[in-house]
Amino acid sequence: MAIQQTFLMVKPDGVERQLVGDIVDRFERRGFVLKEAKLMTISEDLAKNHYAEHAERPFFGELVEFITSGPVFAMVWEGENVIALSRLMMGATNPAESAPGTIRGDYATTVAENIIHGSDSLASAEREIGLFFGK
Ligand code: 3AN
Repeated sequence: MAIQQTFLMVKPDGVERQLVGDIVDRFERRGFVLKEAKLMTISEDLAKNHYAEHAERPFFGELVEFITSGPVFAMVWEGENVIALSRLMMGATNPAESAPGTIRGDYATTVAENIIHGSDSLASAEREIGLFFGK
């Protein structure tokens, strides 16, 4: 398995609840390397672009409103199989199904405010790193 990079982002609910340190710590302890990070507020344009695949979903407006509602902590992480392993560490999208011990399983109760985003494929990792870090 090759070394990969992925895009992870602590969402506004996670930043507000002061979970950035805990989340960074989990990925560092797993053995991944933090390559880029910034606290930023997402513009409506960037939010719509980032979530373009959900544009037709009924919750799209709510999703854009939430992700732009306060600062996020955007990150690039590197390591072996980091795309799939970070998704496992995040837990299922719906916190009702995410296992205890995962980030969502430990901290989230609703699908709309589920603490963290992570790229789900090599293609989305490349796209999202480009969108947020311009490369
Ligand atoms: P993931 O973030 O686990 O990749 P996606 O890509 O299916 O999940 O969904 C993107 C984001 O859209 C989720 N993190 C969640 O915040 C939001 N979302 C997904 N489904 C719903 C829903 N039914 N109602 C509200 N928000 C949703």
